Amino acid sequence: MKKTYYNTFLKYLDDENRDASIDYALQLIQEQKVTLEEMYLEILTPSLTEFFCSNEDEEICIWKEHERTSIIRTILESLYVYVIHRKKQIPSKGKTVMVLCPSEEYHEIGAIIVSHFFALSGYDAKYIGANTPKNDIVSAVKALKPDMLALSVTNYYNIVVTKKITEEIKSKYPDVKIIVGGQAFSHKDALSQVQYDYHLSDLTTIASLEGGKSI
Ligand code: B12
Repeated sequence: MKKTYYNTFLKYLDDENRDASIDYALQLIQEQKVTLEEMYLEILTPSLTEFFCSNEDEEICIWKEHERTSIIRTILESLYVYVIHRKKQIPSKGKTVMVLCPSEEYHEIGAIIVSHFFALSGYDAKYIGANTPKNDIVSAVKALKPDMLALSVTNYYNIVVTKKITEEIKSKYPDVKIIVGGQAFSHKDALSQVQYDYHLSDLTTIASLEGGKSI
């Protein structure tokens, strides 16, 4: 059944029908046909990761990628209202997590989804943004004093800067737990280069971090 919803959604996206895509996704949530988690993981994520552009003109493909990402971003922002409703029904963990992408990392949809999962698990989740320079990350940790720092990395070449960020955070703020995730970590040499406490590939395990209950 969920596959049917996904296929319908994909058809609207393939047609670059912004209004119908957004309307359909929100309707699925409003009518409780899919949960927020299913929307993030079974509909929105594959609609981007499985994106294939058959057009030979590379410029057109990039333009299509931007258009699609923009639609997904609008849906994510709109879904936050439902995140707020869910947050009211669960106890707060009393912990703050900062979610961001390192400098030069512009792929941010995964990071936004991760911040929603943290919020749904009772964390005070602060999404800082894509392409965040190391010094700004260190200043933000100093100012916001988060319990956790979640780093989203897609491009493997951004592991170099991620290594520097994690080393500096761990040396200055050893109590801040570092969580890493994203497609860059599917590279076999990625994890061994960074300092981290948790590497998660399944977002539904966020709730059970540090002894919590699963969602
Ligand atoms: C959309 C997109 C873009 C957009 C991003 C816009 C934006 N605002 O985010 C734009 C057009 C900017 C872009 C640019 C580029 N892109 Co691009 N892009 C994509 C695309 C199609 C989708 C990415 C996406 O959003 N996926 C959906 C999200 C939800 O998935 P996700 O990030 O994997 O996140 C999930 C998990 O990984 C996990 N997760 C993610 N982060 C974290 C963090 C934590 C803590 C945890 C626990 C979990 C977690 O949670 C999510 C669960 O749903 C991918 C194709 C693909 N296979 O993904 C290519 C892709 C990632 N891009 C690629 C490339 C090469 C580029 C460019 C270099 C292209 C160029 N020549 O300019 C630039 C680089 C820009 C930069 N410096 O970052 C390659 C990367 C190859 C590689 N292995 O390094 C891919 C794989 C395309 C390909 N097949 O070649 N891109």
